[in-house]
Amino acid sequence: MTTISIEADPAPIEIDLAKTAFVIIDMQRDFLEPDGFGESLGNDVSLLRTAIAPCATMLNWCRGNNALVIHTREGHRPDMTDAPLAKVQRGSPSMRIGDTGPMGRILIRGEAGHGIVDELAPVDGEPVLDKPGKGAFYQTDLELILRNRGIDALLVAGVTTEVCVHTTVREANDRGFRCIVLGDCCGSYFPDFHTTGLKMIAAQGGIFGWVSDSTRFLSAAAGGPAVA
Ligand code: TIU
Repeated sequence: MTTISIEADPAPIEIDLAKTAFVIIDMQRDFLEPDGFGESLGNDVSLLRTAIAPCATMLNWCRGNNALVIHTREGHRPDMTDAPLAKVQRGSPSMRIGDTGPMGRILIRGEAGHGIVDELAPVDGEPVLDKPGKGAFYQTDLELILRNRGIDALLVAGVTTEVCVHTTVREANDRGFRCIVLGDCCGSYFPDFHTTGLKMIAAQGGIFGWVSDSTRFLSAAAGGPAVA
């Protein structure tokens, strides 16, 4: 057991590294690169790219320290039988889910746009979960994987802060997992939503989690056990 204490808001949190997973939410081309789902919704996708380097640093640490890494991807079956009409028809995007764009069909599994950005590409042994919704627990086996590994704390990263990261953290919190959201490893098309989204998690005594960042995590991990 290696228990470390991470500086976080609203208070430091102790985690056992053997019972902690790094969960990276939806770092897909469709959200982070031009011509994908994010841009079709009218967003400036460059705003999300600041999360890539800190996520890569965290990935390196996890791979070097045998920490469980889980990647998620939002998207749908090619026949779109798992895509609710209410989601497909939402808003007035320039391209809808399933339409063909320069990176293939928007938010469809197997297409280039659905893939994780090269900088954070999964390696063998890292589960990749395909999720049809915003939350990573909805209609996936994420909870089973975490319980089988005895995980009780999640380091959470990815995009977007106020949509899929928030939904996943709320789902995890309700299932009894302690979530530490690494703010610099997350991103939003709306900088104020990112800031406020992080504040919402840590408010009220950490109503559904803790907020920290990769620097504070790595310095805690480098400092060795907080509890012998
Ligand atoms: N649009 C937006 O902010 N997010 C999503 O649609 N999905 C995720 O956050 N992954």
